[in-house]
Amino acid sequence: MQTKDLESIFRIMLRIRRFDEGVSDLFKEGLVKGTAHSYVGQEAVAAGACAALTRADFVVSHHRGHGHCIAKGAALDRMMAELMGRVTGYCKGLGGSMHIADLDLNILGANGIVGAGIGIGTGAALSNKLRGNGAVGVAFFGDGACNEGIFHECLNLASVWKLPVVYLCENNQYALSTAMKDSTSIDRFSKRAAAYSMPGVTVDGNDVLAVHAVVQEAVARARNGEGPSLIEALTYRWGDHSMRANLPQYRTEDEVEEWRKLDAVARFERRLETEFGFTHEALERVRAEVEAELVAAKAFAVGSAEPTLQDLENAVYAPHYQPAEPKLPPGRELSFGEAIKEALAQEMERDPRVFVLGEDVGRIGGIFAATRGLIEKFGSERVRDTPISEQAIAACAVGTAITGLRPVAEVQIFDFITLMMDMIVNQSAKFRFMLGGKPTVPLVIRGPQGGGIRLAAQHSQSLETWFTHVPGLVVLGPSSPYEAKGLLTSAIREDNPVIFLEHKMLYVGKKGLVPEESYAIPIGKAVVKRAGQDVTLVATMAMVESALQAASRLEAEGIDVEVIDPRTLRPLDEDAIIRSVKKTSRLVIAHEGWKRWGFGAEVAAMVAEKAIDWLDAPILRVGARDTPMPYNDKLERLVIPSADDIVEAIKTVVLRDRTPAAV
Ligand SMILES: Cc1ncc(C[n+]2csc(CCOP(=O)(O)OP(=O)(O)O)c2C)c(N)n1
Ligand SMILES: [Mg+2]
Repeated sequence: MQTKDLESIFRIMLRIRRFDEGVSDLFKEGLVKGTAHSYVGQEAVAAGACAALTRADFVVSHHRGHGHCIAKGAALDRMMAELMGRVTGYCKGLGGSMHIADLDLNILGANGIVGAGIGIGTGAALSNKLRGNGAVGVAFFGDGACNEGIFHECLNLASVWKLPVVYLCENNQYALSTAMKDSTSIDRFSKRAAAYSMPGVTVDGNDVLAVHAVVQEAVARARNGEGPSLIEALTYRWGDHSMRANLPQYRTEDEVEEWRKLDAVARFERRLETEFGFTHEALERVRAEVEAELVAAKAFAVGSAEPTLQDLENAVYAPHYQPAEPKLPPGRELSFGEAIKEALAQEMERDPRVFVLGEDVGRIGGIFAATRGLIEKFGSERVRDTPISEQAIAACAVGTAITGLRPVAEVQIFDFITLMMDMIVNQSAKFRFMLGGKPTVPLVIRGPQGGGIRLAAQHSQSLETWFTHVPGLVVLGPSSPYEAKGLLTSAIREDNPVIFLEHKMLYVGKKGLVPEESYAIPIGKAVVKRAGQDVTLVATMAMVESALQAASRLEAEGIDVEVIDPRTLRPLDEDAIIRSVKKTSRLVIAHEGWKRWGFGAEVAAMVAEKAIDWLDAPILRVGARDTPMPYNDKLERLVIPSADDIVEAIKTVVLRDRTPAAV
């Protein structure tokens, strides 16, 4: 290694040490708030590892992430500003210590969720592989993260796909207060590599050149297409778990003292003088320069403005994909599944960044056949069969989306989304926001949901409100083959994460006319499926068909129903609903999800807030009974709302004014 590289590593270690010592002081002063996790003691891991990377390579980090950022080239002033919650910070003060990142430097983010970075790093490595850009990356995580499911899912997947990633466990012996020996069935995490057919090595994490050497070897292997490696760096954090923590002692003073004697910075400094010919003065000069940098960083942060409410609101969503809906020849009859496949095929044709992944999506084209035939057309790199690893699938979607691809991940049956929740809710929905509103997260998670085909309680749920509740997500629910194709096209082109719900009854339901050419239905625009004067009926997905049946039956009884299909559940086209309610003065909402705490409750509240003076009757909701879905077919039909239930609700709100008593 050349003198300048050695000096640079020393400078980085000092920067990390002094930065976090400074942050601890600022925390005590109240200038850094919330929490922050000091990297002091572990400097050699970040400095040694990042010295083996180029700027194009990524790092993904964890809650104890300041060291990784600094080692990958982040500027101390913008980091300090972020920690003080200032608008000049890397994330405009919206992320803070646990989310600090800079995509321009390929720092993909610290993370508040233990283990999540392993997933995002796996996805970023897949992105490098698919883009063929020769870049690799390091996913840093703690010993605690090795006992999360995502560790196992991702190491397996990365090994099967030979992804260019180095998994670097910083084993500082404790996960918060829990010692490794009390939480882990083996004595070395590196032994787990054997289970995933990759090299595993344990290294002295307080010896920066030793760390550098093993990471360099793993990076070379990854760049060569030979796949991932697992490195365990044995180290120790000097301070408590976090700057906030005020915990009873769980480590002995002797143990802390023993590790302090192994101080990585002092050890390297000694070697620079004794082995590599550095003079004391040269090292003092570096020290003085780092001190000056720190003083300037603090002054920059203190002098910076705080973010505004507008910064906050602008950071949640990238602009939605909202082209005008084209008027096209009606096309031919396609099933719902065929319409989905056509949208996927046309978008994959049009945009090489689009790819599909999920369980059984390749060889058999998914169990609902929505991707059947795509692998023959686009190959197994772009149509990827995955292991049954929902966390890893969702993580690959997030990791590829934030690094320039447009993944479409299939969840085989929507109930399995429970296993993807962290990646969807904590990662995809918040990534842009936590990074100050700059990045886009163009991913689609799609799959069949809902009941009606006797799949019982764990394969039949309608879970849309879990996602409509979350700022940062877009939720789409097509009601016909036409909507399926046009909405999926928009979903793929949308720059925000999209939850795309495909009701199972639509898969087995009637075909519909679908234009042949590619078209997109704007995100956030409802459609009036049937115009009417007497009552507004808002219905979603499979309930739209039931709503139209109810409307035609009621027509015979002299009741004129306006049926609105929101199509996008979030962001909701509130104007279209309010416009209709102001015309009809009555509102019924029908959906298959549970009535209690459901989508209808939100629509009802919104209308009550914005248009209560126009209402002539109470708002009624028609939704599933408050039970899980039964297997018994007669009972299942009683749980799912029917056209009869809708007819009854509408009569209740319309006829109350037409009865003699009301006159
Ligand atoms: C999924 C999840 N579980 C628990 C926590 C709370 N938590 C934050 S850090 C931490 C300990 C993590 O230990 P380790 O991975 O070894 O990292 P270290 O703090 O030692 O650097 C815990 C329990 C969390 N943030 N995320
Ligand atoms: Mg730990």
